[in-house]
Amino acid sequence: ETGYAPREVERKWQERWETRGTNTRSVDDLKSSSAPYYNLMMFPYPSAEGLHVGNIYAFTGADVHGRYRRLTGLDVFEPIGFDAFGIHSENFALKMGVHPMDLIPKNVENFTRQLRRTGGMFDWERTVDTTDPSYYRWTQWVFLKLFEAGLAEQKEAPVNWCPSCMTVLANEQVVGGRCERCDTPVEQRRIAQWFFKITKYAQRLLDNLDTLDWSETTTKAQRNWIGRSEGAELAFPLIPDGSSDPVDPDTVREPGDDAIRVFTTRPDTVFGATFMVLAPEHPAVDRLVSDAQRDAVEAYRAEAQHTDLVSRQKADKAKTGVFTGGYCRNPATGEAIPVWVADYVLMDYGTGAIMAVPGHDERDFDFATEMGLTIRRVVAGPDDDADTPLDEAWSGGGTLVNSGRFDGLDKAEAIRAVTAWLGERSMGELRVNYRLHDWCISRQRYWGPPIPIVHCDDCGAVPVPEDQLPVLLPRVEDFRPDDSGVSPLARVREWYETECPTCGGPARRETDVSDTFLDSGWYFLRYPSTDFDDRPFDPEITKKWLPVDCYIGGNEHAVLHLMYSRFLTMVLHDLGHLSFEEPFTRFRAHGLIIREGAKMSKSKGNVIVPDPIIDDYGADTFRLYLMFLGPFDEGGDYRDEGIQGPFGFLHRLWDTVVSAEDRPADEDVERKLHQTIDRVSEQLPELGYNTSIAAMMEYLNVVRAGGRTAALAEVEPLVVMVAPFCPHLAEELWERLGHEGSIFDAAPWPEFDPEKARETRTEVAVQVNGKLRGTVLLEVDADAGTAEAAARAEDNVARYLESATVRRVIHVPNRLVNFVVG
Ligand code: ANZ
Ligand code: ZN
Repeated sequence: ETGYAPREVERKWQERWETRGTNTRSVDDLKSSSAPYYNLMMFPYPSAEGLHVGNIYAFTGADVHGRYRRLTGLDVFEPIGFDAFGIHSENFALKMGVHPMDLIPKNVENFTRQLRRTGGMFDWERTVDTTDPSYYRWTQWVFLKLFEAGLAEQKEAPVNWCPSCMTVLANEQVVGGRCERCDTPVEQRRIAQWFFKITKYAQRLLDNLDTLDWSETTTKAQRNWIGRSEGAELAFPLIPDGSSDPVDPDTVREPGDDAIRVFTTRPDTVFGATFMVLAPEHPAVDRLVSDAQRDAVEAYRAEAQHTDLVSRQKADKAKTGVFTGGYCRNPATGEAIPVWVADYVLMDYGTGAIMAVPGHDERDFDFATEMGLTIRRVVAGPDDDADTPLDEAWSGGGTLVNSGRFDGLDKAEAIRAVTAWLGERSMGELRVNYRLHDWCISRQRYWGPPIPIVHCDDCGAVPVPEDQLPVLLPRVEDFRPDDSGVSPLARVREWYETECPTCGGPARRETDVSDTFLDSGWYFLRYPSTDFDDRPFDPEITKKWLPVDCYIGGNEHAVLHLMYSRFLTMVLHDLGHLSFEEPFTRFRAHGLIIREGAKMSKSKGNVIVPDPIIDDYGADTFRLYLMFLGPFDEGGDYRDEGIQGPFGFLHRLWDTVVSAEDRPADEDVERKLHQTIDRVSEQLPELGYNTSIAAMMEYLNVVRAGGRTAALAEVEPLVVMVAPFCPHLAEELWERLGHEGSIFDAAPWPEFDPEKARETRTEVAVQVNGKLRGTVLLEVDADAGTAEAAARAEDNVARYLESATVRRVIHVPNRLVNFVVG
């Protein structure tokens, strides 16, 4: 017999899978499948020449899952594709100085080669490349559906602007006031942008989380991102003459538009609102500002433009601000309170204005201290009374003080009572607020699908008719962004000049392209339907295969990608295109591979390229090694030497199987086998890969103990259990065991027999006068006589009993023999 030769085995089986179509299926197969299982993994950005080990880690973990499900009899659809549009790919093209239309297909080709080499069970007949017009035509269709439904709108908005990348950044791309990608300080700009109204779906996106089988960390991140806050909206009337005399609060009436509305989670503290703060961008600033303060306010507003939106929210940021010179009336106390402008109040949360309660809000306390403003206690904690001084904000609970008729109420009662009281005069109402913002989908860049809108002077923003899709992205040699803040497409007159689809008059194409997250927000719907060019997703096939049964991916996409996919699915459901509203029934986040104490990434320069490792050891060993690094949901530490263990294991497995004899299994080995089947069958579906591998390694040691030759019945189930990890090797051994067809179609998952797994012997403790003196291995349920005899024969015990008189023997079956001596 020849030894294990991974290179030949892997070449052979990759060819076979391809020629036999092991992992692909026809449209009819898709439609008639009786046990469909959609196994999805996050598709890669081909924004590098090749995949690194971190990518392979994620795909392998997902592939192991798919292969396992297939072995349990399911019809597993496991597609892969390329998220090839977007800033990652465009920046890579800029760096390489090659046009993305030339560069990205090369990357895709290399990624494909690498993915094939790693032995993933991909359906190569159904891949998706988001830059392919036959795909993005439907991305544009999705945009049109949202537009028609009134869920897409163009509006001016303040955005984070990276002057170096020359693009808008999402808040989470701003780290410490700097661009996550290039570290340049971020500025604010106002530009017209396309938004999807995801905020309309905030509550549903929140509620549905309870129905999903997702990693806990991921649902938690989604909840925080949606950020539901319960509170109230209160009105503070403007005081036009600037008079600062207090009035009887019961005479303060709903002032129509002449009030500043605030969102507060603590309406119970309104008696402590001693001043107000507006965001620098708040439109009421112009009406409030006094002549004396105008210059100072304008200067402050200009400066706020240069502070990014993220650092503005930091609680520990030094407080800055300026008095407007204007006053509003506190609707609870009747007092005139000064109105300030400060950048710690954000325009795009709540109403962009706050009532400041320095006694009970930390940021307001810091601000009041800095500016010398009144701080008043209106909540007394358990050890306080109305006059206990405040040397920091008291944000804990307690009872109301200095709050007129509401004194003595607790927080929850007061929130209701105060809001109801103000509500009688239309000065307040309960309100729920969400941190979630509308999704800005326009990008002033080149490498994306053009937004399918035409601007006409007479007709406004007109959608491109569906039968004119796709709006092709033209090849533009100079695709670099510039400081103008508009897309490079706006430099291509022959492209953007067009006719209005409605009136036929001269019109201009929208020159922004859409966000990559729109491409990836619906790709899972496309995979099973790539055979169809006349529809984005076939209803019958979609009904059969979706929602996705299991989705595996990185936690870096826990919020945006998953939220946007959920939102688009909900919208398409509401518009009658889908029968389900949640796309991913089960989601599991995988861990990361750490190398030398840092996440493996290109920027850290610690990336491991898979190809040479596969050359030397084969894909199966590499896969096994990766899955053995640690719990798949936690990741692990990559060490070059570590691969020797799995490599040796596969050699031993090979030798053991090819030399196995056709005879029944030994009883002891069979017991261990069933214990192993039990462990692996329990842990594999929960992605407990490293522990499953450990169990199989342990079992192989038992099979080979003392150099014995294995029986076929001892090793065949092991080959099946190894198959998800090492598919090529398993196929080859399965064939050598005399079977036909792919192991993934032919082999049943080994059946666990608890009878066979049961231990027949058990370890029993032996004590002398209650002290442990030894242990003996006995048949399960051995009788007292047998147990006592074995215990007496144990060497150490025998020594203790030699010169002693045994008065009594206590026997606890399967546990203990205790000699009481005198
Ligand atoms: C008065 C008050 C008193 C507040 C108190 C808190 C504690 P969450 O929980 O995150 O929703 N706020 C409202 N709009 C804001 C904006 N645009 N920029 C900055 N801060 C804003 O936070 C709601 C609280 O954050 C609101 O409740 C408001 O301060 C502040 F003892 O109002 B509170
Ligand atoms: Zn028109």
